[in-house]
Amino acid sequence: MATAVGRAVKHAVTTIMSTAKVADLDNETVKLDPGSYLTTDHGIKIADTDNWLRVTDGERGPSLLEDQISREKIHRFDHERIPERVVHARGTGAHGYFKVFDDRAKKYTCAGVLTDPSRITPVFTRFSTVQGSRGSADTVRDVRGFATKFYTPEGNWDLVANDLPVFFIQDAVKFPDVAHAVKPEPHNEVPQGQSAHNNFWDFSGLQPESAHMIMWIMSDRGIPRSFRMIQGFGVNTFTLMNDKGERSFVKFHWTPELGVNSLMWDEALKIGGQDPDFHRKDLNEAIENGNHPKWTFGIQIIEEKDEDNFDFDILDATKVWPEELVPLQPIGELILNKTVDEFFPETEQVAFCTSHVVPGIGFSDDPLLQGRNFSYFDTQITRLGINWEQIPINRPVCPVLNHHRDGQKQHRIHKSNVNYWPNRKDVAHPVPANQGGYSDYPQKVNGTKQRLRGAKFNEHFNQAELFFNSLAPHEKAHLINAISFELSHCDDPVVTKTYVNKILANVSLELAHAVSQNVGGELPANPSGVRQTHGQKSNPLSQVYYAPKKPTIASRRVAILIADGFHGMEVQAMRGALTGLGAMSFLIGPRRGEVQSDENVPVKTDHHFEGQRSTLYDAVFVPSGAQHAKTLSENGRTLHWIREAFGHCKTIGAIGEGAGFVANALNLPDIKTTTTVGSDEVSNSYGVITTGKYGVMKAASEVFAAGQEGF
Ligand code: HDD
Repeated sequence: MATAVGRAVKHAVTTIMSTAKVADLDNETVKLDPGSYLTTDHGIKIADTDNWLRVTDGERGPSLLEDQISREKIHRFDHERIPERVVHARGTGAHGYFKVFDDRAKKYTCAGVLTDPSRITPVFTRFSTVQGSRGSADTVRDVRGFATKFYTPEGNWDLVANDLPVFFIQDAVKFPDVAHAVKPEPHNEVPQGQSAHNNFWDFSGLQPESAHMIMWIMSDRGIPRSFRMIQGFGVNTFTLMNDKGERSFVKFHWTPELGVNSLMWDEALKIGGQDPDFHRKDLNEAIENGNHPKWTFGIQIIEEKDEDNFDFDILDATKVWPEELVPLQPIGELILNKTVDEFFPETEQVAFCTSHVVPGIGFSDDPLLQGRNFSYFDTQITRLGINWEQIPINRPVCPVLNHHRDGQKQHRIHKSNVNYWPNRKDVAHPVPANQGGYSDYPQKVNGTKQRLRGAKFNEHFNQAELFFNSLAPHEKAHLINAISFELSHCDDPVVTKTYVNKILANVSLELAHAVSQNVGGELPANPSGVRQTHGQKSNPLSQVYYAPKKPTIASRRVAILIADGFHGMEVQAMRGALTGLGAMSFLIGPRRGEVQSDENVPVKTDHHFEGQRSTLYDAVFVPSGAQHAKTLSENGRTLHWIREAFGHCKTIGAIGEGAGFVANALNLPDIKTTTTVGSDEVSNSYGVITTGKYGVMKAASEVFAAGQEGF
């Protein structure tokens, strides 16, 4: 009988027939069906879970320590928490599957998961933030973790990625420092879920290698709209080996089908308070509504003979491999199609290791990866104990045979009286590489023991400048405002001075000047003395990291504002059009309950104006109806709804008197409302539909469809 996890893994596999062998995760099933009875953990049926056993005269008296049933209940509660992840504590996971399009990657790797198109590989993916604790808000400005466990017949492969393509540091030994610097400060445990504080910017100003990463995280990429709309990057340089033993360097990429979409900073701040679980709910809502998020999996390959052909070191995790130099090759796709059955056993206990690769995938001397390969397994022992890979969510779907024994919570019973190799019984013997055993690439190494990095590791600003120059004007403005927001929270003046002087001035004098206007931090005395910007022009081809915005309305959330007297047929038609486009619509009214249409047909609203705000929706639609529009115009909350949605660049659809209400709320004189039936004028310069009655339901949904650029 499989546990929920087993069912999830099997669900992902049986989603489409698969040749991948999925062993049964034989484990007790916890069936809490209605009417099921209650027991203790040692199986005794419980008669009363509401009263502690005590000696009483019928009124009162002392509770008895002997009450093993009540004691167990308290014991279990007292010991429910395990250490949260030291970073990436806040996360949300889902099950799914991975498949390759064909065997095109065969020339680089012998890994079946990357070359066998007949396979459907079950996966578990966990998205996360980095800085905040397990209970912190989703929409903070932060990196998003994007970790995927592939349950392959050759063992588990963990691709522990982020949504940004580079990292703060080059050498893993600096990780405790950067983590300490960004986490809440030691003297007051402040701030939660934010990098806007002295320590982070002090460290970053003194650690120039972080410049490129800071550009990314302070751009709109730092505040994603949804986990479903982020890219994923392995960041580090791994290696692939083909069946001829030839090795190449590789970077891994996830590109979202929905394109990359961000929140506005004002939105992110508000949603953090209005709905701290916004991304978590968004992922679960989409999957449960059949909008299964999909990513294309791509690889960038550098052959060994070309590894020195670049002005940066290809093992430097603070650098990208621009696509115009190293093309991105799509080879497969990931679909997430099942939410977890229970959060703790699956999402909280899932554990990843960058060192967990399958034959055909290997490591490079990337100093960050080398240290990661030590850290992950080490940290799992603290969180979950040495036998953490026996927890169902972490268990491989292939046989595990070795001489590891004992340790806390050992589940495996080895029916063998030998627990060593070599042994006289030839049990659990090593497997030669040509029979599937993991083969280590015979890399030649020479040199002397010393603590240093190569010369190319010392350049820190070219790609940061390239990134800044590649931004659209509004994206540059957002970046300047973001850094200004952060530094304005640093109350030690040396922090701002150093960061503007030493870092921003070396990335871009335009950027340094703009930030110093906002928060001080004087520019270098002689700007000409600053590193001559290498004129890193904005390079469209290095946009591989700006996933093409493939706008779509599918899975988007559309609010429909209504009050008594709204035009019922319009709302019905609009909801049908939106559903047909894969979007979700929600009725928001003056009360959560019945609202009467113009034909006195009552509809039940999903929320009331106070309960949910425009920030939780991608677009707003306001139908016609004189009385309904009057009510909305007289309500400060609904007037603010429209202004806030407009300020967040959202598509606003409106018809008839509804358009009048919108025009009045936005005080935009040039919105004309025509009333002639059939004649419609769609001025979607603001994404607002001003139009006559009836004849434009189609136009309305078309504008929504077209208005998707507005998202
Ligand atoms: Fe890390 C967790 C991603 C650098 C050490 N890391 C963690 C998670 C993600 C990443 C997505 C959460 C996994 C989960 O959902 O359970 N980390 C990255 C990326 C990095 C990176 C993309 C840069 C390329 N990490 C990094 C370094 C070190 C670590 C340099 C240490 C030397 N990371 C850890 C860790 C964590 C972790 C402390 C904490 C929780 C865990 O491992 O399971 O071992």
